[in-house]
Amino acid sequence: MSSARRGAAGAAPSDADHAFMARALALAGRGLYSTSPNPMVGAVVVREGRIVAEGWHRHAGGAHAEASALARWRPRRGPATLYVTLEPCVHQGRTPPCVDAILAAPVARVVVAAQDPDPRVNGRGIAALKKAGIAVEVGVRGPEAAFLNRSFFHARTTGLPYVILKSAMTLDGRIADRRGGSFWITSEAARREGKRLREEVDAIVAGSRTVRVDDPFLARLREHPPRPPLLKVILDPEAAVPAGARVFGDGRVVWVVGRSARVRRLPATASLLRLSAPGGRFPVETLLRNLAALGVQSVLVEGGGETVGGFLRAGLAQEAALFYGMKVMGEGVNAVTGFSNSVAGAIGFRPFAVRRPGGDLYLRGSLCSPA
Ligand code: AOF
Ligand code: ZN
Repeated sequence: MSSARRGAAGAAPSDADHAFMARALALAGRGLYSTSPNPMVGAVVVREGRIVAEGWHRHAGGAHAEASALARWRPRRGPATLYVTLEPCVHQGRTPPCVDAILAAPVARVVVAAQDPDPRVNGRGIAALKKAGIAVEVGVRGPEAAFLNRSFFHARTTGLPYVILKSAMTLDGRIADRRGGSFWITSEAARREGKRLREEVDAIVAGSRTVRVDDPFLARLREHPPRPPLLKVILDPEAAVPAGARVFGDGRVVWVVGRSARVRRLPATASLLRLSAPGGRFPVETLLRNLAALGVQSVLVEGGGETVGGFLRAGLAQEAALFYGMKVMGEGVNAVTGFSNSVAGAIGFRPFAVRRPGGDLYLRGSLCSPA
């Protein structure tokens, strides 16, 4: 086996490698709504230029993608190439190490899109394969793989959840009129698209004022039932949200209140998190650390303007989902409040998706330094 393995070493990535990795990435993407807190991973086994088996990771704790692809393969003749979107693991976790499964199969070459930032793996999987004489290629479609798992990569490398800000506003950046009315700013289709974002994340964060004025349920669409339950996080320094608010109606709520706020009745769905709120605001990093400790790896911040402004001010948001209704309102409530920047110092935005749900404009992109 090892001489056959060595024979395949040294081949540079080809167009075919890129094409097979594209297929592995498409398989990985099927786990978008179900793998958290684990990564989305896809794998294909290729022999003589043809795919002979495929696998993808379905849910945390379930079979890993590469193990699942290899288990489906009935090898008649070797050797094969394995394409996997994330470095194979070497640790005994909830499932056995994938490196062992690879070494037990007639696999001569492994093509990996991205190294695994998980401290239990982090290069050790690649090293173990090389040591066993397998040809290993790393980085084929690497940026795409890192983008697909951006919340996993961010959480594993920073220890903080990945933060997406969401706002629905008029073309002039108003989320409500002066009386607080906001319902008709964007279309039904855009609102549905906004709710769909909740299925991608572990937790939603909303500020006290938004919860009191809009009285939202903050529920998922339930289009993807296998996903771990959503945590609803309410930032409420004064504990001013009434216990009868709809947000407490179901699911799990983390009610974040000030250290000395008076809570009269704790709803059955809620657990209390007491944090200091100097100047009436919770420090964003402290909040995120507390959420990370609850296993939260990704967060959708649904406003309002003060809450969104707080995350931007702290520099702790990575992505934004912006919905624009095709109207101009003039004076009203701003989508972002609580800080101001010079044009040169303004936060940059790099869109990676532009759509028109129900005739509105939907931009989704990464927050970055100004161009
Ligand atoms: C996955 N699916 O396809 C691959 C993973 O929770 P465990 O014990 O299954 O281990 C999860 C870790 O395994 C994960 O953080 C990542 O580092 C590695 N690879 N995980 O869930 C997969 N290939
Ligand atoms: Zn594994």
